[in-house]
Amino acid sequence: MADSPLLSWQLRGADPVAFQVEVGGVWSSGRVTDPAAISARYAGPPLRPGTRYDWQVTLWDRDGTPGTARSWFETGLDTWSAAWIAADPDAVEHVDPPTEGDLALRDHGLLPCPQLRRAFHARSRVAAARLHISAKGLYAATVNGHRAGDGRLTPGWTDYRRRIQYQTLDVTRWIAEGENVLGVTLADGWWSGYVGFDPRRPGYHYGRFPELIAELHLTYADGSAEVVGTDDAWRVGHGHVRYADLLKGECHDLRAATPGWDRPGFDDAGWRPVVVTGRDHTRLAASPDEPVRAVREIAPAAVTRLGPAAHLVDFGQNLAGRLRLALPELRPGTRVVIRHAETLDGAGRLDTANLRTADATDVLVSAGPATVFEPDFTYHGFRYAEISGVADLGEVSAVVLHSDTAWAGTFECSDPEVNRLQRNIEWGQRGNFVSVPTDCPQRDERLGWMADAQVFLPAACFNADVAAFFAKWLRDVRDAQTPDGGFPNVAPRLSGVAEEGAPGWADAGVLVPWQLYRVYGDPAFLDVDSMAAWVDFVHRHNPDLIWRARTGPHYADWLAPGPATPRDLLATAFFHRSADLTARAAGVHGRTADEERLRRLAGDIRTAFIKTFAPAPGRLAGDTQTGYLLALAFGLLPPEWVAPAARRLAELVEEHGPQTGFLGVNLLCPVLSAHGRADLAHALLRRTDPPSWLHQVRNGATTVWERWDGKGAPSMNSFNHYAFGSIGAWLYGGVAGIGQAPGSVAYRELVIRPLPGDLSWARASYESARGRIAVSWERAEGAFHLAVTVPPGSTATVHLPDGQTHHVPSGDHLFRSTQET
Ligand code: RAM
Repeated sequence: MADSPLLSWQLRGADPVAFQVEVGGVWSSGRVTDPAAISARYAGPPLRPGTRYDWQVTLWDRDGTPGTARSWFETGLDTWSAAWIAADPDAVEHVDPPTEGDLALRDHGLLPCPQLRRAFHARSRVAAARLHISAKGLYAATVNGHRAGDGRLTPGWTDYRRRIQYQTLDVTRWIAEGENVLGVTLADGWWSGYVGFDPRRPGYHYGRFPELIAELHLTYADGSAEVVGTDDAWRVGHGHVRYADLLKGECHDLRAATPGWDRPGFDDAGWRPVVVTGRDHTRLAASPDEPVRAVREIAPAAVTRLGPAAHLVDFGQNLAGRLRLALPELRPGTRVVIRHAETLDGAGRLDTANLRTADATDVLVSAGPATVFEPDFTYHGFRYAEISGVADLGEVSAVVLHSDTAWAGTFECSDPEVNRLQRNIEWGQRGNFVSVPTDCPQRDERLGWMADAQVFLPAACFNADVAAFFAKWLRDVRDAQTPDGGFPNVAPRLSGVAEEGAPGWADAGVLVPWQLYRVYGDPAFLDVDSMAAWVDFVHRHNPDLIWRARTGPHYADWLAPGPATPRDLLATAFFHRSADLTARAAGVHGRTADEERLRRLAGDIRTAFIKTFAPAPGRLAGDTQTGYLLALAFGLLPPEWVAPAARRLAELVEEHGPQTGFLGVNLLCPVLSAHGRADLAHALLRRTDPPSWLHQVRNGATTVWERWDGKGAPSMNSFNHYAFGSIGAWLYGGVAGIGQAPGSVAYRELVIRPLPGDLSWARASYESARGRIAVSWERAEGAFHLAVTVPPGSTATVHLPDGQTHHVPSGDHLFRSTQET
């Protein structure tokens, strides 16, 4: 993405014909006639660092009536002066987290979390104070004891060897004239803690102990300025956070607390000086996405006493986050232990087998007085928690954490079980969008698996505004790309973990940008060089155009319950898809030569695909659902073979139910309904026998499972994996019928084609980049009634189930057909 800010707006009211953007007296776009515009990239003189800019957009409608909206943005730092600092790791004693069972992977102690403090003097009234801050590890910062910012697990996860995000926090209101204290607690996080299923290696994943960098920029009321940065004047001590780890959990020993350490007046004479670890600022980058926040709190659905000092809490919802516990006065030294799990065993106790080496155990050691405990640097995936060590539980809640993407969609229909499925999909999105799109939030994995992200993205885009979240992740993906063009399977890249990309996983480096471009309309998502480098990488190693070499760990159609789709067929279908989409991306950027070259390549791959895998018209090698789905969805077949292939797909689905794994599941209902079998797509949606979505719902699922039937070896049986939740895109796009024409981006040319199946009503709304889209339909008195809201600047082609077609402008429209189908 270009670094200059994209200034965007959503539309309400009349269709615009022209816009003008003005940025704080430094730039005006001039009046631009463009009825399609919903954004403008800043193109003025270089912006000053650390500066707030007010900006406004004026839009004119056909009658020349203007409307203006105002907003502002603030720029980050361009040059840093502060040093990286840390507690001297050799002077710190390691602590062992509580462990059970196999200790093989758990033989590294964890470090107590360092508390770093710096007292400083504000010589007069401060008009503005900005804290620019980052960590190798995680940080929680306070100013005079007040928490700075509402981000959690900051600065977020990136490949720290390439890029380290920093945040800019407005802390003006916490600064006093005179003495002030900046306090920062650091934790290992993704930097030096346990990450994924790879045991922490000698060098750990990125570093051995956490480090801090911060600059507090003070602007005094008299206009003068001062910077308080991290340097060797900081002091470090240790307090009650004995360790904190994303997978193992967090331990607070309140007997070791250092009250007042982050406020003026604390005597830090017994604390040590920090060590300066470096001055490299080259990897620091302003974070482009919403931070992880504590988004809501959930009360228990049930609390059961397990013994004199043990309780089982059921939150009624599988989620990602942690507990908040109000504890009564306890005997000093009492250990309160919280363990988490997604499910219970036959005896009604926590079943933690599927967490693998993630202990997911938080510990509080009481100092005596009543207190509120909430860990700060860990999160767990759980529905149930067992709390032991306290006889009388005070208030308990689950704090839900996720990247705070604005919610954008709603979907509801006449089948309550389908509505539960939609809610499960939403919860899967919440629990797995935590700084990066993860596969699952509970076990020792939580990695940015690329196929999972790619298949779920269309559903995610309907549920929430994920533009910034994925713009950030695409940087992770590009950071993970090898110099010769290879994408990995997980981003951020982790040394030693699934490094060489598999078909459908690595291809997310092309599929994700294309999908984001279509939904949000910003060509900057399309980094053609990066996309083309990937296509050329596969091509270079597979000159005969059948992708057999360099397929990484080739996960094939992961977790497909049915017969295996031939691996080369599946791989070659993705090779074609990546070439085809990269050609289109080149076209968007006007790179005609690349477009032509890649289009030719895509055509040649298609020819090779047909020759190799299509032995007879409408038949594919392996004769599997996923094979037909990929070929149909990616346009791999000659036109006259499409109908027979779609028929064969339908036969297989009718005969066996769904047999796809991760790489076909997102295509099942969309492809069936695109080829005249909406009835069958509905039958799949409503099916309750395993494998099916509603089988999960009937069995009490509150998130989507990793496996269709939820039955697998505990080592790989997550109950919060969103890949199969990709059906969510078809709820909005199929059942409610919100779509766009093939060449349209950002829903400029809507295609509304509801597919009622045998539901009696459905409604969906979606805050698109352009404005609000809504569809609501019902069957009543023998007729089909449809209400559609088309956002300003858009038009819609509306297809009624009886075959009527209407072209309508923006605004609210009602349609009725007497025939139901
Ligand atoms: C599993 C992950 C993920 C999948 C890979 C192939 O371990 O959970 O969902 O993409 O393997």
